[in-house]
Amino acid sequence: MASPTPAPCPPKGQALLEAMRRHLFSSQAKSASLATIHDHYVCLSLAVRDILLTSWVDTADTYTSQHVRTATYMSAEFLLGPHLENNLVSLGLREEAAAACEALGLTLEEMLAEEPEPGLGNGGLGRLAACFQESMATLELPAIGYGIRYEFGIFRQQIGPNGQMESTDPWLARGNPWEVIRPEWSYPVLIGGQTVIGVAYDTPILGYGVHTANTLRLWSAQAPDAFDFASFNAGDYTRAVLHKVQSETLSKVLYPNDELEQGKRLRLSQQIFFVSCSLQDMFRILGSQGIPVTEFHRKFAVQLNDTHPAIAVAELMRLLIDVHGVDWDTAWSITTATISYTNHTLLPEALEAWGLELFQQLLPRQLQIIFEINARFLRTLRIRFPGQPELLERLSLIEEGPHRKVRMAHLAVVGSHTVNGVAELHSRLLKENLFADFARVWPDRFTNITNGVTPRRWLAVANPPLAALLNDAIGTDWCRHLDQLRKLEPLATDAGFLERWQGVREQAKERLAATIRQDTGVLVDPSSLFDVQVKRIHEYKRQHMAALQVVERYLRLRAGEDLPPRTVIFGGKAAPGYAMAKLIIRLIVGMAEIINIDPAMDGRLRVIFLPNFSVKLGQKIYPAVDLSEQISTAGMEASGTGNMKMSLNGALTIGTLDGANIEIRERVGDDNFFLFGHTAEQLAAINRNGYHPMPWLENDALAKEAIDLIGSGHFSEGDRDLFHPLLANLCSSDPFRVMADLGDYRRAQNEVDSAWCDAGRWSMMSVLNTARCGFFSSDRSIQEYADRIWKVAPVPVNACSVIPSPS
Ligand code: B1N
Repeated sequence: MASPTPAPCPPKGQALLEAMRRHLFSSQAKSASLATIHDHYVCLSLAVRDILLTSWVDTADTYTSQHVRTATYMSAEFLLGPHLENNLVSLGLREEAAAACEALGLTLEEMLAEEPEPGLGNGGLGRLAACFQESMATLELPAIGYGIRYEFGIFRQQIGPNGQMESTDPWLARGNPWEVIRPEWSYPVLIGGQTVIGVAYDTPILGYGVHTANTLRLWSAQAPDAFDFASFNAGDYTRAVLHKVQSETLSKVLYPNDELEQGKRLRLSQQIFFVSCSLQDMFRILGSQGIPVTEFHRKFAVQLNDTHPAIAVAELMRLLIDVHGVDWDTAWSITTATISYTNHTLLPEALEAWGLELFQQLLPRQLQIIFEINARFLRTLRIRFPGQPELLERLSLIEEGPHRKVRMAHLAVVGSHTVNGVAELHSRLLKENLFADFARVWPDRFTNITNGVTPRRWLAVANPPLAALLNDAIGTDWCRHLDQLRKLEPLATDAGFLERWQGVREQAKERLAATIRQDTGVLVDPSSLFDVQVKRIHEYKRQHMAALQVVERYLRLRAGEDLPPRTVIFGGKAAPGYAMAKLIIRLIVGMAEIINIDPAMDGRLRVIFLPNFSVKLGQKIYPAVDLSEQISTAGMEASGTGNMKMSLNGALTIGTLDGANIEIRERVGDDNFFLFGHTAEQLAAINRNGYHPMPWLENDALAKEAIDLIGSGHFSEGDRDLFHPLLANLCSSDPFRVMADLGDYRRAQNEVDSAWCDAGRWSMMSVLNTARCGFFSSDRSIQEYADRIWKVAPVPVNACSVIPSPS
């Protein structure tokens, strides 16, 4: 039979365009004459959602009918970033969307700019959770992400002459086309004698180039319908409504602290709230598939993203014993076979320990269970390590003293089958320091899984010109198999390729220069070296050391030295209560104000503080970085992931032997990395002898001059007191060893300057950074979690949806 003549191909983007028009009418209830840009954004998102729904529905269907083993990732933070462009790239529809927008007289860029970012995280930990969700979907692993649907995400940062100002982030104010409420999946949680209801909101997480769309399930707090009947009946209507308001504050706001636990009652309530809802949801799934509760650990692998969900150990025990009638020993085997825990920090101020009183008030039954776990744990220890009460005291789940506390990290270690750190050095230090006693008790429990980042968002979405060049040069496989970037290596010496590489980098820098102009009003030269440090502001990350280096540069340039032009770019939020971090921002802002108007700095030095660093802004910054500043005090940055995003996009790193920097350097080669500073071991030795910054400072005339200039009020309109707390701290205790590393940092920066002057060599090093960074894909991290910790296998999803796709 002759094949029918194919129908004429509709113009590109036609189906999306029609869907957008349909949604303008049926979802936004408007005609074109009244439609705002935001309406069009919503329509495009809904049109894309219609398409991805088939994957989502088919995936849920497949997982349900095949009774698959499932990984669940519990995290108090998911720093997702905008969905629209990521989903377009996953579906291979970016060009269609651009065409559809154009047909409506719009641009895709305008649409993307309209999307408010779900900022449901602080920094690296939350962003890691988001990269992991995407990789699990791409690897076709059955997985659910569980967290909190904060009504207000991380605060918005504005920068004024006095530094950081915060305002709220009402990201849901205009609705959210990417979520679906599931009121049928709601669970009660008893906190402090009051019941709060958690309602599920689901967001699809698309895999790239597969038919899988996993679910991120976030819980929103609601008062029970039958709220406070007692007061209601007594006629105290207002009090009843007040209770309702109180329960709903539970999911109101994300705590804006990164690596600082303040021990707030609301925070502990948030933790039990989302953990209990998630576990109850897992029991519901188990029941719906007719699986007995004693098989919980065969159905689910539960990963705790830091200790924030560590209460899961006690809550799973409670649900098994109190609700499902399982005996203690069976419940304990199930719990420890189910749970595993990732540690993300060694900083003592980040280690959660809840006062017993607060715990008793809010979670009396869970506390009782924790005491029982502890009693049994200490009993086994007493037998294994007789006559060592200090060891038992150090290992106990309860910190003794006048204010007894529950140590959440200990609860997580005892209740898990596997504990991992997030980079090799970090995992080693965990075993040697924080968990040294536990490593003696259970040496095999501890392991490393080095972090990674998703190449879809951080390369394909963030850097389309680079993605296109890669596709052209080495094919398109890199996006799913990032190791393929290795194929670039021979091109690192190919003059034609290097020229195209340079072109791609210039485009990214021009794009960032435009953003800088828009957000700060400052004009920067895209041909200058872009020297970038973007991350949370924290003393251990040493933004103040980078700032000192800039002041030194300013002094050298003023003294007539000839240095290649640089644009030094900072960005990042400070926790609102962290005075020293805010003062560091104030210093950078003050420096920028003076330096950027000094005619002697024209064409030589610019200093920028980009306000409101976010995923969205990161997508513009990372592709444009020449020099990636990764300068934390060795031993303090657990991993870092910004370091990976920059290197992957062709930046060279100046960095210490800390976190994943070590592994990046190992892979890109020491010729292609600017190393400086003391190692963690050297610093430990220095500390043993008693560290003081003064001897370092006294031998360093340039550093002294820089500190004096800051102290003179040069960057604070004559105010000599403003930066005193910062400078006094640096010169007296210097807890983060800035002075010990400053000289070597300067030496490495000088090497950067000379390397930059050889443009050809710099480009080659840049290519080699990208070529050798494939290891840092979150696909590789997740493959390791799946194989070594979760024992979860891929389950391919076929298109079988009964719902016809709109095209
Ligand atoms: O987790 C990231 C790492 O790459 C970073 O090095 C590490 O600093 C970061 C309490 C934290 N560790 N701990 C936190 C965040 C919020 C909070 O309330 C602790 N964040 C990290 C991913 O592994």
